Amino acid sequence: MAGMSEDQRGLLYLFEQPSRAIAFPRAAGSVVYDMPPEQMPPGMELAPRSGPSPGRTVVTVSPVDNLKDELGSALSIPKGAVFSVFLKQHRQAAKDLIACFLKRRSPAELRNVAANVHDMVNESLFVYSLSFVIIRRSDLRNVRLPPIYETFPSWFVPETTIAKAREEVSKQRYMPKTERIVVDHGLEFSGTDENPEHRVAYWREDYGINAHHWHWHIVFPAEIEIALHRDRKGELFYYMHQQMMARYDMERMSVGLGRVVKLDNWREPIPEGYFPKLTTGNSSLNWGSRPDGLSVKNLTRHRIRININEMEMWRDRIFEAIHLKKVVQEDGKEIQLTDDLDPDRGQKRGIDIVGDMLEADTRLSPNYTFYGDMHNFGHVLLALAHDPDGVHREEMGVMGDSGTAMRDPVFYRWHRYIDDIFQEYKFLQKPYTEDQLNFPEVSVDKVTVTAGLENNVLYTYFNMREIEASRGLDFDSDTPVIVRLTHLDHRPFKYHFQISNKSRSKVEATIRVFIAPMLNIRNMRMNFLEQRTLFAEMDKFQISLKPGKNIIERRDDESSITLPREFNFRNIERGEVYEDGTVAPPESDGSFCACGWPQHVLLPRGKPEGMPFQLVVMVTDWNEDKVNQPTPRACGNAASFCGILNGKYPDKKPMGFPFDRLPSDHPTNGPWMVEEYLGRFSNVSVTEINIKFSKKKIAEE
Ligand code: CUO
Repeated sequence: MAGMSEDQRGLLYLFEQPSRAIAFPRAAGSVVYDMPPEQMPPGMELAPRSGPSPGRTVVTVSPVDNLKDELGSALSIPKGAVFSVFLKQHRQAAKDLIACFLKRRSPAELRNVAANVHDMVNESLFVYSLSFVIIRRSDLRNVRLPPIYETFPSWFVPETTIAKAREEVSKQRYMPKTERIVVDHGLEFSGTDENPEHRVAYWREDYGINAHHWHWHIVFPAEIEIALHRDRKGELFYYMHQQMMARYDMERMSVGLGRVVKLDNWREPIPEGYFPKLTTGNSSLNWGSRPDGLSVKNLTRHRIRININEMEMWRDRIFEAIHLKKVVQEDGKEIQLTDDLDPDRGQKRGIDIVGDMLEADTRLSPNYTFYGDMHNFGHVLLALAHDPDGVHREEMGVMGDSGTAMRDPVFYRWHRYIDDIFQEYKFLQKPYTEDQLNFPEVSVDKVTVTAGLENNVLYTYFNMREIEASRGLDFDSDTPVIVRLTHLDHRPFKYHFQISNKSRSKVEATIRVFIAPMLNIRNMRMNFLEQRTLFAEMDKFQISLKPGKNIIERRDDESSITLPREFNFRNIERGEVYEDGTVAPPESDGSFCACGWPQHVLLPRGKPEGMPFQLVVMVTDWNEDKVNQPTPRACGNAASFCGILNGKYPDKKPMGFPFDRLPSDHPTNGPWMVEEYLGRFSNVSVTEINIKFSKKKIAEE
């Protein structure tokens, strides 16, 4: 624990076992929040006060006057219940709690108030709000957040595995103690293979994918004032979710499933149900389940009323705005919807406005009353389809929380629907001109990817990793309880780019790398129209090209979308160290860097016999892409998905360029293939690669 700063230590243990009263010791008894006697839980008032003792850290907590008044609606969500960022009332609760935390003048004051609040509010609301504040406050730049899967393991690990762990813990009472207890959660996911959707359960229920989604919604929350100025927030909502959909479709195609079909008729039964088998925390409340063939209904719960008619009205208005290319603001003024604007000059592109209108945020939406709250309400309708009027007192299903929603197949049906609205907008944008696509000074002569064996073959397999479940759940034991999870992974690989700069001087360039499968589910070659929305960003970076030939190498873990390393509780305790043992740079942007697509699912699974993909590499003029960025950022991981902390999105072009728009007409009216449409330019190369999946790890060479 020696490596931790006082701020880090004092804040870290507020995330440990969130359901357990703060007066109980943390970190196997080595850290104690010394609470004022009047704040001790009933029955603990007379417990011996935790004075200093060797090896024990005491965090003294003093009372805060009028705290209840400050908390406002933060007190309205019951403990143990699902806290949902998709519900307006819950967003208000988070807003109130965040305001209370942000008001504190120093990290020590924040720590003190947070310890006071810990037992008063919903656990998940507490973790969400405190995480948001730690990411945001510049005086906490070096404080790391523990991963959400260790704070709330019960959102990630099924009840049966946790029960198995409890059994192991109780056995140890009668047997010699081991240093740690390890239980496996292998490839058994929430269903069986008789349900075809279960073939991709390993991906939907991946700990990293769900943690990423939780983290992303904290970095880009709706409704919180301080986050309102995140650059191109609406557009990034579109792009990040569109890219996750592309990746999910690639995964489905890898296991022989068709692409996701949107949920566009809200009065028809939803074919796939979902039974999460998870609890919301130590309280053993279960996340709600949805049987196959259930339809959503109007919600008439005590504080949640959502009407499908109203949703349909909002939908029609949004389509009308897209087709008329203008939105009507609250004050009656109209604003144009077009992407032909420059956000670097403070102009808001249409896609950004459509994102704000759809997500939606009462402050950012151009007209919240008129265009409504479509995306968020959809999450809630689906999360409560099993008990719409609350008569069964059932909890929300996993669609209600950003940390669990991606487990449910209906998440993808809903987001395909949302993405199709964005695509409807994009269809109306002019195709990119040859000038916009070309960069004649540069030619991409050759691209190869290598993973140590053959060229242009990449390898995926199932790997394992451990999470320390006893950090989040109370097992009534000091022995660490570890759950070993199985997840998709890939052999590390490298890109080798051979690029010529045909001019006489140095050229600053942006290199964009995307992949998409070549064949559709019927094993036919896809043309550009069929393939376009499957292109997933793999990397994007800036480079100087000297005149003549340039050889550039780039590792997969340098990707512009991924978080290459994760912190866990234990690493943070040991000082600024990543899980793989490397030391984190002291000046990095702290927890903000924890946003990013998990490195282990950078590649789609592919097939045992190999699955052909096309790797598109496009070089553009960096001078046309660069933005005026006043403050350089120390941590550049995952900027394409997570933006830049307190800065502008680091690429002026529309997100997803050049795949975000339809192509120009084909000269002879035939369908464009990607190698024809983009490959005709010297600055683009299209390379066929193969991804091979094997259940076992392939030996490193
Ligand atoms: Cu991320 Cu619907 O926005 O889940």
